[in-house]
Amino acid sequence: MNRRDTLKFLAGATAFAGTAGMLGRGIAFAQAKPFTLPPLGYANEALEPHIDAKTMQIHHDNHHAAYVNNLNNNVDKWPEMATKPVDEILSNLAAVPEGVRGLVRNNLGGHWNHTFFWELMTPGGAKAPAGDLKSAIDGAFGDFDKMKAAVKSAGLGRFGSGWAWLVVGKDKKLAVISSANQDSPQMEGAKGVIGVDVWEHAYYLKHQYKRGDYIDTWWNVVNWDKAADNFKKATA
Ligand code: MN3
Repeated sequence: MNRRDTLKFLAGATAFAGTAGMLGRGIAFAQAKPFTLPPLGYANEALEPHIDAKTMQIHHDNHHAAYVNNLNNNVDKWPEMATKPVDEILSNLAAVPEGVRGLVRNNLGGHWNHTFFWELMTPGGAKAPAGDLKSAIDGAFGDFDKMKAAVKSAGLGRFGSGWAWLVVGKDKKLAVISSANQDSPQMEGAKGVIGVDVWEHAYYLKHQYKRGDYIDTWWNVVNWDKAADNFKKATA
């Protein structure tokens, strides 16, 4: 997520902090909903036939919404979850109070991951990386196909629910990792360039148990402009 996106992400939180100041914390926290579900930015059916409309609808309107609702319903337990920068929270979970750490990890992680994921997909985008990102992928993996194979392997190797990521690691090099549940790259000290949701809810209606088929077809909907932007920010 670039800085502008992060600001958008936090716009609700800023408004919320102002309200809290005016009305008094207790009242404001009982009523405010600082976290908002971002729109997809394209129609549910826009990624057909690769990702079906029903999956997109349920994934966004129900699964992602649940993480947002869980945050809003629990923000009074630790109001900083709505006011501190998301990347700062996710990259240092040890600083989150123990009583809400699991909640923040799962739901703020889920909110960040899905926001990143919707933006990383687009109908009719380029079919392959270009420019600096292409050069970096070729340098790190050999070529685009080998990088795709590494992501597929990470996604298939993730037992249960989680994500496969192309990240810029602490060493500033590209790497493929996977994370469990809703863990984000920031929790590993890395920055996400590409991330594919490999929870069953992301593919089961169309692909059933064939997670590998879903990952193969997912490459058709990647927004390479967004991936290039993520890479640029991650290496800045
Ligand atoms: Mn998901």
